[in-house]
Amino acid sequence: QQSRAHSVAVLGAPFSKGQKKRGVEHGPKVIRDAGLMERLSNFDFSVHDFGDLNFQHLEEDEPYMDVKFPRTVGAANKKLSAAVRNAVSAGHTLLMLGGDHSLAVGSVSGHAQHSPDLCLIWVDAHADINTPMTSPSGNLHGQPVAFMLKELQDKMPDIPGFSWTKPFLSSRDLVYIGLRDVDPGEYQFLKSFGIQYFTMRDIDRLGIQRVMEVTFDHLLARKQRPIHLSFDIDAFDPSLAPATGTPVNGGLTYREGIYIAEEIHNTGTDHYSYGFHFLWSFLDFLKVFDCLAFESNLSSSWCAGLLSVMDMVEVNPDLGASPEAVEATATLAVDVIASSLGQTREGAHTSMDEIPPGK
Ligand code: B3U
Ligand code: MN
Ligand code: MN
Repeated sequence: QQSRAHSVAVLGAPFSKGQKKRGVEHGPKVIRDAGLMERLSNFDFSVHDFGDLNFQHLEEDEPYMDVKFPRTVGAANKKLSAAVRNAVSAGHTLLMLGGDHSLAVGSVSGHAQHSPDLCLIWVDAHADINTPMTSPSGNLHGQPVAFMLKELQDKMPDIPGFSWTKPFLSSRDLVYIGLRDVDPGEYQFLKSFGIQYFTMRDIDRLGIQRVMEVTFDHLLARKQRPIHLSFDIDAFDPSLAPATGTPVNGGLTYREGIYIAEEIHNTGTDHYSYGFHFLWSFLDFLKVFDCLAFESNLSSSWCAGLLSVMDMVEVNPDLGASPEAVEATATLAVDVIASSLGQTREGAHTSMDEIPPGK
């Protein structure tokens, strides 16, 4: 066995108080049951299962304005944030299994504490950028991005449970893919901050290949930087991912979702030239060179790329119409994870020194 140059850590976050439907706290279990660890063991990196976090349910947690369970959600995210920061600081690429999407507050903020220059790719039917004032539901899983953006600082009230976090992300460091259910307040924010986003209509018009090209031009052309991928399974069409809390018709096809994941894995190698009109900084160039040298010297096709943390959220086994529907949704999540970490459709993602002889 050759030395493993990189490691992926898996962390479960069984949490559901960012919305009102029960079951999404079992997301980590069904994703694991769909064969996650076995799939990851096929790669040339080491895998560490950090298990599941333990979240407290607070008894006294009155709504703040319309916001449900603010202290419970705040405390869970504070805990997750520290765990993500530690894992990334220890050199792991982290896979966070949700749980509902309110967990992105902790996941992205913890990542940003170690990597302040990260960029965020948000794959979702929803923009999740409501503030307590614009939220139609009061559900915090529709609001995580609002906690992150510096531009929204003066639009966010002091929500109990969240005093530990401060906005850390600029709206230019965020790209949305897959949107098709955006609330009026959210649309205002997307437009007034000039956020780069691709709705399903944009994917229809441009094709997913062009969408990913523009995404990376926008985020990476000036500078190679760590990517945080926050993947809400409801980005997929409900025919593919039925077991989720707020399905919206007209979502990503299987191939579009896998292509997004593959392209994110391919970042940081010369498979991609992000707007080559930009001169890369010398350091960034060295980083990429390092990566290519690693590929050829170790005869391994695996390269870390720029993906640093990935969230896979909103898989809810209680909402599938049948066991088959739940399993299909969870298997889809595993497929996206595997592709984000280097599984390719052309095969050869593990090294083989020699072709086995015929006789
Ligand atoms: N935008 C709506 C609905 C929603 C957001 N995220 C999900 N659903 N999964 C809201 O409640 O903020
Ligand atoms: Mn979401
Ligand atoms: Mn969603």
